[in-house]
Amino acid sequence: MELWFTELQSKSIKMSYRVKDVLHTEKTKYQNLAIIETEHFGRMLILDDVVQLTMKDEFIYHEMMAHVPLVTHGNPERVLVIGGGDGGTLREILKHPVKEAHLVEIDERVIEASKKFFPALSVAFEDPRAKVFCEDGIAYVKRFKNYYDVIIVDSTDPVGPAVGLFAKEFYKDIYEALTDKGVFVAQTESPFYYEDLLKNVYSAVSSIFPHTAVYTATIPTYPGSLWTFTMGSKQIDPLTSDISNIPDLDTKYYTPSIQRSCFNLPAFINEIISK
Ligand code: AG3
Repeated sequence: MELWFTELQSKSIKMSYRVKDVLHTEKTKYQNLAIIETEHFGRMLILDDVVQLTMKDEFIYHEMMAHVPLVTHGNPERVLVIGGGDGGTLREILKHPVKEAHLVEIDERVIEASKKFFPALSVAFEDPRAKVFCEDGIAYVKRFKNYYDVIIVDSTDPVGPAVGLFAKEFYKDIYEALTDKGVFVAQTESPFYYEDLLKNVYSAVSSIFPHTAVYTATIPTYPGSLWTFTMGSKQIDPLTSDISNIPDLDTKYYTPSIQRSCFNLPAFINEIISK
């Protein structure tokens, strides 16, 4: 018998993965959570039928989520991840000499499932510098002023519990929660399937932060593969920041030269964000 998992990448596009084994399914308070073993990409985390990560390509997304903003900042001490309950982004942050890395995840079942099924990511939770809060990230950031050096929003797609994580109000609270040199980044989806989202986030972030920049990475299991990240920075220009002191990072995608080149955008993405 052939078993396949299909993600509806848009209303008219499907991507299917041959499944070796279904390891876990559950309905949490917030979403449907599934963990399967796929033939080509290995173990996969799925939330509400959407691929969140696979063992084969998770390094690309998590390295680019963490290293680009941390290196832009230069010497971050306190870093916050909003979402990212699998621990992948946190694991990458902890490769830097940060003092504290906090993670606020609304669904504690994602954290628990990751501890059981994704030890290579959830090792991050065992680091003494890591602290986890299980609550709504939107309410959480409101309580902080001038506190975090870097804030990373590792959210699901802009549907259901994540809608508020793409709103201007939330970006204002993030701005306040950041220190003077603070840097913020959010995953902002595919420029092919979520063009309006990218445009709207860019416009919201640039109405709040003095510097806004988009960068990309290629992630095979996300719709369209070409993925965007939008950065807001309070002081440092991400395109000319001092990168003479990048720590020695053990990475498989990120390199010091990608720190600069990832901000070089194809013309059609420049066109989307300049509208
Ligand atoms: N965050 C979700 C990225 C969005 C994936 N979208 C999709 N497949 N349609 C990933 C969480 C991993 N830490």
